[in-house]
Amino acid sequence: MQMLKRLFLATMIAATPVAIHAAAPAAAPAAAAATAAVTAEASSTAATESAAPGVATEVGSGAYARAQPVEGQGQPIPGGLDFQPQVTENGQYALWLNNVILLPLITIISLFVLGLMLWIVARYRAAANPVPSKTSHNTLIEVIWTLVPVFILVGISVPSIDLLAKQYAPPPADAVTVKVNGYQWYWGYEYPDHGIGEYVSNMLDEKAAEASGEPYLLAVDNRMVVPVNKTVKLIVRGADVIHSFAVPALWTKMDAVPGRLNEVTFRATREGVYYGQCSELCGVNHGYMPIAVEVVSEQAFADWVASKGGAMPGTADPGAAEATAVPAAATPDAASAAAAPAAPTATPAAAPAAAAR
Ligand SMILES: [Cu+2]
Repeated sequence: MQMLKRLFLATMIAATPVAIHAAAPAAAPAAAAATAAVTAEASSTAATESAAPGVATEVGSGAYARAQPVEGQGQPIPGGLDFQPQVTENGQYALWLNNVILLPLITIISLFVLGLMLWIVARYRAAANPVPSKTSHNTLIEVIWTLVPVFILVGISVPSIDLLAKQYAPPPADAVTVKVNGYQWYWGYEYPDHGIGEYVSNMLDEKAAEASGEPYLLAVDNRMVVPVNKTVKLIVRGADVIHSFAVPALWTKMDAVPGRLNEVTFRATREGVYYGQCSELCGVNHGYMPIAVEVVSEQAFADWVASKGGAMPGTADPGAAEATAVPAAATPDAASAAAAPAAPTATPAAAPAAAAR
């Protein structure tokens, strides 16, 4: 009995959903509106201005166009209970582990223990069993209730440790590296291998989100853009306090800790827009620093990189890369300058960060 109870607890802990997200609190403090206020219009203008037409000769033939999210994909649904549909192999594996192994096991064990208890309550109550047995040991049963849970746990550990290993597998050499900086209260993204300096990602206010057809409290002005079917390596750090970078549909969650570089990888197999939220209480606007990851085709990614003044690694010759480094460095400054009047709290933090580079 004790053993079964312990096993039940262990499986419950193992099955605790890692990535279910409730929507952020609906009541928006007035400050939130002020902080997260770069409008869609402003950001799209900034993006267009930062696109250097000269840079986009080889890789960026077309212009980057912002993708629209699909309902029920990469975002929570009203009344939703389950995990979001997973678009990475690891996410699908984890979902399978949860739905096919853990949930049935938990259900069977819970029902079995409940049945045992009901049977004991009914069969061995004082009225039905006036003279209780004085049996204190039964070797066979004790061996069974020790070994069966051991086998169950060992059985679970096989796919579980396999999943853990897959999640922490070293990224391949051609992985796209994105440096993720968590700030109070917005995110900064940086593509060191593509010559894209840090740009800031702020939440859209309600009007701007509605205008761009995106969910309020999840939509942002400048998304993280990554290519489909390619491993993305995130280097995550906190600039001020501990934040956590979490995107449920990508099965990705990593703490952003000041003074520490955490690494996590994902490989999205479907294009689309995937939303997430900061998942570590980080201050008054914790609920207003959402994450939007846009997964695009290889070509669209090259176009986006060009629009940001960067270059695909290996495509440009070293001289050209050096030449593009200057406009690339100018881009985040222009972006933060544009953001400055609308987001006063963003400026002090962003400026030293830009200077430090
Ligand atoms: Cu945060």
